[in-house]
Amino acid sequence: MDDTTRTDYERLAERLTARGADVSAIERRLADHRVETPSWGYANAGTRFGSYPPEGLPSDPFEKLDDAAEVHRLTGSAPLVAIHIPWDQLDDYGPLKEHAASLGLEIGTVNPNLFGDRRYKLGSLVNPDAAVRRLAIDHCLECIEIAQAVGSTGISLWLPDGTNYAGQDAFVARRRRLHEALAEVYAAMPAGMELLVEYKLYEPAFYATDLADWGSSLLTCQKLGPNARVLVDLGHHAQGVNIEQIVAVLDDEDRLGGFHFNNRKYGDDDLIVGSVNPFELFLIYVELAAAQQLPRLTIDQAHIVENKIEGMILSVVNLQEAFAKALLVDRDALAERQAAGDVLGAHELLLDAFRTDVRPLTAKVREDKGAAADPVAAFRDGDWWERVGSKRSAGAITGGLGA
Ligand code: PSV
Ligand code: MN
Ligand code: MN
Repeated sequence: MDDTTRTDYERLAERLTARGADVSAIERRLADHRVETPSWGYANAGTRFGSYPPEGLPSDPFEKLDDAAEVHRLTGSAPLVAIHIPWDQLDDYGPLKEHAASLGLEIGTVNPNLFGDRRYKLGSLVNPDAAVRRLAIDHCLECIEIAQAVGSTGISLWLPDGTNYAGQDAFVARRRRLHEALAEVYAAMPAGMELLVEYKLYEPAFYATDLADWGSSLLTCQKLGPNARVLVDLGHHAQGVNIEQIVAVLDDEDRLGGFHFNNRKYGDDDLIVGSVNPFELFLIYVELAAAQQLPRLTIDQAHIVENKIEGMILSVVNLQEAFAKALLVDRDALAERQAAGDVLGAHELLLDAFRTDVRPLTAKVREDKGAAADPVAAFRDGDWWERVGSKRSAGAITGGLGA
């Protein structure tokens, strides 16, 4: 940390202490913040308009972990990596688990892929054809086995099923097929494993999506059992939806499984989290910070033009800062103002935390963990390209949305 940052840190710590905040407790909570980065975020990704693969991309799941390790080394806060099957398919997962451990990483969630196979044209777990449903169920069962092999305790399921035209299929029949299929998947999970159920308003289908919103996912989870929880992807809502309220309600029901963090301006844009709407991200963390335990915090982004490792580092830094700001909220004062009906006073307390420059605080916490005070700058000044990137075969690409 340079001298200016150190002085800024001391001033901030002094101000917070004078206000009655426990700065060491805040730092401890920040130090415990663990983010999961996506293996697919390191590989080639594109839009339907094309992809622009840079040199030095990873060409297999082991190399994707190497990149994730660089993000963790510099941020000190990204020890988990989500994998996507079959993009990260292997014959034997033992070596992947060992490779992760050798890098100080763990495999986070295992994500089945129910959208890559041509046979899923009319859906996967909800397909009218029982043989296709079987295929999709078997893929999820295979992912449970993979999760056990890599030491993962979470299956993260996004259901891409839906219809494009009114009359194409019957809503209730589809719902029953879904519950029947997921009941089999849920029953196959060993104790201690969790099923995360993601929802998405639209896409790839445009008339009706089978799990379109948090309510549909919650009802599904309630039918399945206590180890099924909802996963909130920030890009999967209509414009203007109050996501922090969804977070609060799901947490109150003990059904908040986790996040797919990204940012959106229009649709499922998958941009760097905190880049478009940092106030929304802060408000989400205000709810999370009040919860007993943080859920799984996974990034789900596709960096198309920016350097993928830098994009991931900045995303983790943005999450750390949002959490730090949320931890600064004076909860007692907030409750008092809320009870007194002081609408603007309560709002101002949130604004005060949001407007605080917490960068010296997060830099200090990172440095205490042996990570970088300024992780993006450290990556740029570092030797990753010489050590890793330049040794990879140019343009070698597997996995990712554009593959
Ligand atoms: C779908 O838009 C999604 O958000 C799901 O989580 C997928 O698994 C992920 O993107 C990667 O395609
Ligand atoms: Mn997602
Ligand atoms: Mn998405």
